[in-house]
Amino acid sequence: MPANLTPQYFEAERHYKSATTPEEKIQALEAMLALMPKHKGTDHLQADLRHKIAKITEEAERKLATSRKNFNIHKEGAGQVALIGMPNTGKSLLTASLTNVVPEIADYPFTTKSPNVGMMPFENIQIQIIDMPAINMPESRIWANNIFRNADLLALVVDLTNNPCEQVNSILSELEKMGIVPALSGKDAAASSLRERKMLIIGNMSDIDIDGEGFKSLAHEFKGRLDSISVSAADKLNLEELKRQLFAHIDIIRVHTKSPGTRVDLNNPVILKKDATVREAAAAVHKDFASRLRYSVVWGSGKFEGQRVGPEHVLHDNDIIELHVSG
Ligand SMILES: Nc1nc2c(ncn2[C@@H]2O[C@H](COP(=O)(O)OP(=O)(O)O)[C@@H](O)[C@H]2O)c(=O)[nH]1
Ligand SMILES: [Mg+2]
Repeated sequence: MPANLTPQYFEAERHYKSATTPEEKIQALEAMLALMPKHKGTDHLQADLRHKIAKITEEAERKLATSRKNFNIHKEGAGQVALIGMPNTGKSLLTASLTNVVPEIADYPFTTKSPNVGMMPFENIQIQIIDMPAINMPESRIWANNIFRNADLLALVVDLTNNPCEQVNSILSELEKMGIVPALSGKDAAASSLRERKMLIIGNMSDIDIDGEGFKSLAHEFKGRLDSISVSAADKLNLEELKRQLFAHIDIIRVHTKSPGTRVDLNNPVILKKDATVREAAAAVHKDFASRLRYSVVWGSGKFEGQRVGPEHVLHDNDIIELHVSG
């Protein structure tokens, strides 16, 4: 049987031949694979392309392991959220809707080859969003190990109209292969090499989730294990609530510090981990402050406003503290 390859296929093949980086080569090979008619006559060719992709990926990973190249994304803002999922679940459109970046969005799979990074404004802070390549593609592995282990939150983005529970389970099993399990999964991470990460399920495409059936099944299936939220990146539905949820799941608090006799600047909070104390807030302002701290006055989490508190006082989100330090 003739292969009946299209002009688009040969165009992709030209790209492959002129490609210089492993990423470009893989991208071109994947395009060839996608553009190839799928029938008996092309079985051989398909297998050949898959083999090439696997080989280039392996080589790239080996090189990477011995190179100094850093596949982390430098953290900026108050926290880092990685969007993870199968192809075409709307990760890139969601990133565009939440942040200032304009990632490539398309209705064919694997458009995102390397992470896109954007900053999401939330009230008086910014949260960094990383739009990851689809988790089931080879390039993803190059980035995944570093980013998934370092991000403050992994957001599992699924298409509510396409077996969302199965998608979540596939993502979880890919993550577990990388040694990452949800915090509170019940798996004993301390006793193994597994790393626990906070996770949140984002059910996207609520605009076409008829009667909310997809979301109902998702919320029911993962109740008590993982929180889920239903949104539409396309119609911008529930995105403000999503921002609040992302913030809440990062486990940070914003604390406004001031020195005596000055006005507080509410636009420039210190970011601390949840349950941080006054001492930690003082240390975050200046490295000497924790030891020089005499007492503090707190508005927000005190028994009354303007209460004097000691260094072990536990702070809450949006507290204001006045630090009295010795000269
Ligand atoms: N109806 C609908 N389509 C969406 C939504 N989000 C994304 N899409 C479409 O789904 C396709 C894949 O989106 P993309 O963001 O590239 O997915 P990614 O592969 O996960 O990054 C595009 O055609 C989008 O326009 C949504 O909330 N509703
Ligand atoms: Mg994408």
